[in-house]
Amino acid sequence: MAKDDDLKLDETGSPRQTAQDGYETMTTQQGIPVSEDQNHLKAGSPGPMLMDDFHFREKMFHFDHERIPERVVHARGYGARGVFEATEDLSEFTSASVFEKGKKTPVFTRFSTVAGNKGSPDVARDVRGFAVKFYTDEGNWDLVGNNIPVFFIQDAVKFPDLIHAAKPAPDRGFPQAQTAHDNFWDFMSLSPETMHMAMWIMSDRTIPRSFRFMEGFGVHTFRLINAEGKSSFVKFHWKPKQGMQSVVWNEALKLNGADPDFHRRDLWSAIDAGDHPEWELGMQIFDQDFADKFPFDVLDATKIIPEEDVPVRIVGRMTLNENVDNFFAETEQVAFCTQNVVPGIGFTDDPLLQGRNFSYLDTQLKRLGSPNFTRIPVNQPRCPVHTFQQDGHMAMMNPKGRANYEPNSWGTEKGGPREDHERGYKHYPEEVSGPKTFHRSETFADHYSQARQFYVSQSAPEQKHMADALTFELSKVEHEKIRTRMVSHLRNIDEDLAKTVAKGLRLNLPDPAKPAKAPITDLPPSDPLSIVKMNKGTFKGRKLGIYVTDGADAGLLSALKDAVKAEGGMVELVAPMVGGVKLSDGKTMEADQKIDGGPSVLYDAVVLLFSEDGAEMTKNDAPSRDFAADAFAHAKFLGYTEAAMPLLQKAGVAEALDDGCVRLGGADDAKRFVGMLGKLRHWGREPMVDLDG
Ligand code: HDE
Repeated sequence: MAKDDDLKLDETGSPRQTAQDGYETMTTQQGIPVSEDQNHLKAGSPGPMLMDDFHFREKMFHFDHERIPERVVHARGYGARGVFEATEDLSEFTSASVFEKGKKTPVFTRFSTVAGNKGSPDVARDVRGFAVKFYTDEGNWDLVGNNIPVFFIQDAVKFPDLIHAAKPAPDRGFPQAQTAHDNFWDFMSLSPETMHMAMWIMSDRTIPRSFRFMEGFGVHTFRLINAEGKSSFVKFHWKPKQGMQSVVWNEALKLNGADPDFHRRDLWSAIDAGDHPEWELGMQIFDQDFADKFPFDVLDATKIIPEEDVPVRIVGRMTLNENVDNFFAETEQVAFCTQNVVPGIGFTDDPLLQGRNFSYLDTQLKRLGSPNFTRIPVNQPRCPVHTFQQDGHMAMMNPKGRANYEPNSWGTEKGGPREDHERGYKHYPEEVSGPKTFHRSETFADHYSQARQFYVSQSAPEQKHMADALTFELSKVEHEKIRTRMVSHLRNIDEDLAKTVAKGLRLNLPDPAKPAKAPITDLPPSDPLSIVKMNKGTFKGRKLGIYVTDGADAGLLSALKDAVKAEGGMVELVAPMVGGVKLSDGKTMEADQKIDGGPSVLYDAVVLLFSEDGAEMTKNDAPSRDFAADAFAHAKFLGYTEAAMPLLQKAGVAEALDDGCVRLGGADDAKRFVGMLGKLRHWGREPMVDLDG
């Protein structure tokens, strides 16, 4: 019988779809067929419920226990499956099988925000997690990184303080998913080691356009170890083939209202549409000699190594090509552990990394409830696992036979596994000596030099965004002494930045904070630190939003669509009604969004494709005005038909139209307009539309 999803009610008004309509038979968890799922078993009608109803009790019991603790940090995330392909021969540096040239390794990648809870909005200003689990044939390797190459603190013992300060204050339980509050900036301003990270989090890196347009970094210096046991240092980088891109702050605020799932929807939709995002894996490989000469300690996670000093060598490519079948099963239950390294990859003495190696395993027990979390399919290695570890909650892979210890006398057939001196993981036999102390190395004492280097490496619009972000965040800080303390640090980073922020706060410029070590002020700018300078000039993977009304020019619409498609971009139609519009050729076209739910913040560039009637109809409509005004204010490229002028006038932008606004008369204009979109934003407009300009 064919499946029938039409409304079908019984005589009491309850829906009735049964296995007799062709559906599978519902069962309990015990496999017992269920005959009734609309009403529970009662004595009389309506009567008290009967305990006999095992289906009801089991269903409710299971529902009551659906939640597991969310991650203490990085609670909100989104994941996908993919594959990593090694493209270089790295045997000189590492014996890791994942880096054998041409080898393909399955991966699971989860992106996340740090501070917000599981239900917080995607485009909160925050660091993004970028965690990759490689299911290598020598065990799982987890590269648990961020989209920023440095971290706030230098020693893991400060992590709980940092996170407590960033998360909602314990007395009031807010603010959620933001750092614009007293506790956060109090901790930051009292911890000068955070200043480099402060520059990164106040940059556009913390408001990415999507996960697809972010870089990723391993942050710490790790080791590569080759077959002869020789060790090199390495820093890992993920470079998005799609290029980098961020949104502007006012856009982020509006996006979080318009679509709190903006980033997850973007990733899911791209993969679903077959537009598989790719990242190149890069390595900065260096030796002890370089480390000795470098002005900062390579084990200090608040420092980068500029790409000009050690170039990033591309060694492979990751493609995310499959969405999960079930969000909870994979994205929620995936358990990344920095301690998961494979032969050929090792740790260093970075005190942050060492602390992480304790925390990640520990946290999984709390979250997943059993030391057998490694048996959950998303966490399970794809290579053989032989161990005498046994039992515990949810044990699913128990050894057969008598041997659950070694040594034993049950022989190679029945005696279970043994250590392997050839293949087994070998820790790098680093020489160590010295007294046991709580001392932090003096080589970690420089807190401002690279903060300045990051700032001077930014383009003008990015520097402006940083000053605006600092002013915004500190404006939300209620205690003036915290604002002042923060500006006193900025004076050690860049005087102009400090002055702009002080002016924005109406604050007298304080004395500079006393540095533990005098900063180096002439580190050269490094272009790869800037998103705008690294723009790839393509609209590939981006979205044009076309606001279209009845009677709009059908030819122009198809010219725009063709041009965007040729660039590898996407088009969405926004209309007064989701049922669509009737175009100039009389054909009806469905819309993707009704204007009230399709604001311009959802798009990388927009077009107003209006007929005269359409303009008349929309010009007094607030969402339509916002569509045009916001696109303009967010420095987006804006295409419009002459008929759209009344709306542009009402939106207050008609007088200010600039080179980023293109009047679309015919197909040639459409092509020219789409040709401009690779620049992504018309930054020159920004100072005109922003009070802080
Ligand atoms: Fe994490 N971090 N972290 N972190 N971290 C966690 O582990 C921790 C740090 C990062 O998608 C937790 O499974 C300590 C740096 C990502 O599931 C926890 C310290 C970097 C994710 C934890 C740090 C990260 C986490 C919480 C300071 C970038 C999400 C849930 C020593 C290199 C992984 C969990 C996912 C998650 C501890 C600092 C990245 C509590 C103690 C630096 C991407 O174990």
